[in-house]
Amino acid sequence: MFKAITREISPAINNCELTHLQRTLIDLDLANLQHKQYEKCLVSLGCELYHLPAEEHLPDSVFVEDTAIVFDELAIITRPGALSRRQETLSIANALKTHRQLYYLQEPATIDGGDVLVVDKQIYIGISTRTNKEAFQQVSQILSPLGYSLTEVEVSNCLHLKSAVSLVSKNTLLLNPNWVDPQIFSKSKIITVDSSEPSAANGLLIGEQVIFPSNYPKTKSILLANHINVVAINISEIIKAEGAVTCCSLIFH
Ligand code: CIR
Repeated sequence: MFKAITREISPAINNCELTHLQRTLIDLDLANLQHKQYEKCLVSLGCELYHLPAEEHLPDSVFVEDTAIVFDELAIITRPGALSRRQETLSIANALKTHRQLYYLQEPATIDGGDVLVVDKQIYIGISTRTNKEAFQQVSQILSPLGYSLTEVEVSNCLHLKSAVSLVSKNTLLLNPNWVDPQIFSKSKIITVDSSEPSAANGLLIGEQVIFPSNYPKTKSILLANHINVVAINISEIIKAEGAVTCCSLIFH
């Protein structure tokens, strides 16, 4: 059984952070509907849902993935790279403290959970506009004694490491080779996104199923052709906020 923390979309989402996208109007009603579908999907895949109320003054707070990194042994509360997102961690720490021992990072470290890709005991950390090398060092100090190996990955042209690469089966990664170097992940099988869908590299693996945006049909077909089990959902409004499927939940055992 998995647990999934989600948070209702902030009514202020139209003031979200944007790094690589032009601002276009997000339809809040449609966004809420799509988010409910996403939560239904999590439940149908066996997740017990912990749904947090909306944070009116935190536009990006639906993107709970960025606020914590949860392992079987402990959870690390992040120090998000965007100043406007720092307060999001308070309620997440509160929700996680009954499930895990919590660790905190110290200034000047900044890290977003979207930059952390976990493949079994191998952890890749994207060095991006949100995540710095100090965070890599502090996370390494916490996790290396537990037998994890950590690797830094330079991220450019996209927001987070997991915008460029994500896990779609136990040892298979879905990746955009224009945004991250595939050779870094040579231990894993790699599936490449369709070149007309650069933002399609983010899928959310739950057990043996992948929640994947129906907004990227060509890449979806590539996944199916590679025998990946896809559960497709429309996240058009989340995409306008530079979000994707992994970022709307924190999943743990
Ligand atoms: C941000 O720029 O922080 C949000 N608008 C989007 C965050 C998406 N998070 C993620 O992919 N992990």
